Amino acid sequence: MGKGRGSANRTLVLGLAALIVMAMAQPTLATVHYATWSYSMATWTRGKTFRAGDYIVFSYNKSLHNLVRVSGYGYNTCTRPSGSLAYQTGKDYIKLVKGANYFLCSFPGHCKAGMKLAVYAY
Ligand SMILES: [Cu+2]
Repeated sequence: MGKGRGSANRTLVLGLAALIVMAMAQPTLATVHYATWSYSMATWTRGKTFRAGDYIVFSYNKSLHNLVRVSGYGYNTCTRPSGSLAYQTGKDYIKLVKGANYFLCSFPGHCKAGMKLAVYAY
Protein backbone atom coordinates (compact mmCIF):
# COMPACT_ATOMS: atom_id res chain seq x y z
CA MET A 1 0.00 0.00 0.00
CA GLY A 2 2.59 2.52 1.20
CA LYS A 3 4.94 1.47 -1.54
CA GLY A 4 2.27 2.00 -4.21
CA ARG A 5 1.51 5.51 -2.99
CA GLY A 6 5.20 6.46 -2.98
CA SER A 7 5.49 5.33 -6.56
CA ALA A 8 2.43 7.38 -7.53
CA ASN A 9 3.91 10.46 -5.86
CA ARG A 10 7.21 9.93 -7.65
CA THR A 11 5.35 9.68 -10.96
CA LEU A 12 3.48 12.91 -10.13
CA VAL A 13 6.72 14.74 -9.28
CA LEU A 14 8.38 13.53 -12.46
CA GLY A 15 5.34 14.54 -14.47
CA LEU A 16 5.36 18.03 -12.98
CA ALA A 17 9.10 18.35 -13.61
CA ALA A 18 8.55 17.35 -17.24
CA LEU A 19 5.79 19.96 -17.59
CA ILE A 20 8.03 22.67 -16.13
CA VAL A 21 10.87 21.76 -18.51
CA MET A 22 8.45 21.80 -21.48
CA ALA A 23 7.08 25.18 -20.42
CA MET A 24 10.57 26.63 -20.15
CA ALA A 25 11.52 25.24 -23.56
CA GLN A 26 8.59 26.98 -25.29
CA PRO A 27 9.99 29.34 -27.89
CA THR A 28 8.95 32.97 -27.58
CA LEU A 29 6.28 33.92 -30.07
CA ALA A 30 7.41 35.41 -33.36
CA THR A 31 6.85 39.12 -33.80
CA VAL A 32 5.34 40.50 -36.99
CA HIS A 33 6.84 43.83 -38.02
CA TYR A 34 4.97 45.99 -40.54
CA ALA A 35 6.90 48.06 -43.03
CA THR A 36 5.79 50.47 -45.72
CA TRP A 37 8.33 49.61 -48.40
CA SER A 38 9.60 52.97 -49.62
CA TYR A 39 12.64 55.07 -50.52
CA SER A 40 13.18 56.07 -46.91
CA MET A 41 14.00 52.80 -45.14
CA ALA A 42 17.24 54.03 -43.55
CA THR A 43 15.74 54.65 -40.11
CA TRP A 44 12.99 52.01 -40.11
CA THR A 45 14.88 49.53 -37.90
CA ARG A 46 15.56 52.18 -35.24
CA GLY A 47 14.17 51.18 -31.87
CA LYS A 48 13.05 47.75 -33.10
CA THR A 49 14.38 44.36 -32.03
CA PHE A 50 14.38 41.50 -34.51
CA ARG A 51 14.65 37.80 -33.79
CA ALA A 52 15.16 34.86 -36.11
CA GLY A 53 11.69 33.61 -37.04
CA ASP A 54 10.09 37.05 -36.86
CA TYR A 55 8.27 38.27 -39.93
CA ILE A 56 8.38 41.55 -41.80
CA VAL A 57 5.30 42.40 -43.81
CA PHE A 58 6.35 44.69 -46.67
CA SER A 59 3.47 46.71 -48.10
CA TYR A 60 3.86 48.59 -51.39
CA ASN A 61 2.29 49.29 -54.77
CA LYS A 62 3.15 46.16 -56.76
CA SER A 63 3.04 47.95 -60.11
CA LEU A 64 5.80 50.32 -58.93
CA HIS A 65 8.05 48.14 -56.75
CA ASN A 66 9.15 44.65 -55.84
CA LEU A 67 11.16 43.00 -53.07
CA VAL A 68 14.30 40.91 -53.49
CA ARG A 69 16.33 39.22 -50.77
CA VAL A 70 20.01 39.78 -51.51
CA SER A 71 23.45 39.25 -50.00
CA GLY A 72 25.46 41.92 -48.18
CA TYR A 73 27.28 42.54 -51.44
CA GLY A 74 23.98 42.98 -53.28
CA TYR A 75 22.80 45.36 -50.58
CA ASN A 76 25.97 47.47 -50.63
CA THR A 77 26.18 47.67 -54.41
CA CYS A 78 22.44 47.68 -55.19
CA THR A 79 22.76 44.67 -57.44
CA ARG A 80 20.35 41.79 -57.77
CA PRO A 81 21.83 38.38 -58.57
CA SER A 82 20.48 37.04 -61.86
CA GLY A 83 17.86 34.39 -61.28
CA SER A 84 17.07 35.57 -57.76
CA LEU A 85 13.46 35.45 -56.67
CA ALA A 86 11.49 38.69 -56.58
CA TYR A 87 8.51 39.00 -54.30
CA GLN A 88 5.86 41.09 -55.99
CA THR A 89 2.52 40.62 -54.27
CA GLY A 90 2.43 44.15 -52.84
CA LYS A 91 2.16 42.61 -49.37
CA ASP A 92 4.98 40.15 -48.81
CA TYR A 93 5.42 38.18 -45.58
CA ILE A 94 9.13 37.55 -45.13
CA LYS A 95 10.56 35.34 -42.38
CA LEU A 96 13.84 36.58 -40.92
CA VAL A 97 16.78 34.24 -40.63
CA LYS A 98 19.35 34.48 -37.86
CA GLY A 99 21.97 37.10 -38.64
CA ALA A 100 21.88 39.64 -41.44
CA ASN A 101 18.87 39.90 -43.75
CA TYR A 102 19.17 42.19 -46.77
CA PHE A 103 16.45 43.39 -49.11
CA LEU A 104 16.14 45.75 -52.03
CA CYS A 105 13.73 46.86 -54.70
CA SER A 106 15.15 45.90 -58.08
CA PHE A 107 13.24 48.46 -60.15
CA PRO A 108 15.86 50.66 -61.87
CA GLY A 109 17.29 53.29 -59.54
CA HIS A 110 15.05 52.49 -56.57
CA CYS A 111 17.70 50.81 -54.41
CA LYS A 112 20.16 53.64 -54.90
CA ALA A 113 17.36 56.05 -54.00
CA GLY A 114 17.07 54.34 -50.60
CA MET A 115 14.71 51.44 -51.24
CA LYS A 116 16.80 48.87 -49.44
CA LEU A 117 16.83 47.40 -45.97
CA ALA A 118 19.33 45.64 -43.73
CA VAL A 119 17.94 43.85 -40.67
CA TYR A 120 19.96 41.95 -38.11
CA ALA A 121 18.00 39.20 -36.37
CA TYR A 122 19.23 37.69 -33.07
CU1 LIG B 1 10.89 50.26 -55.94
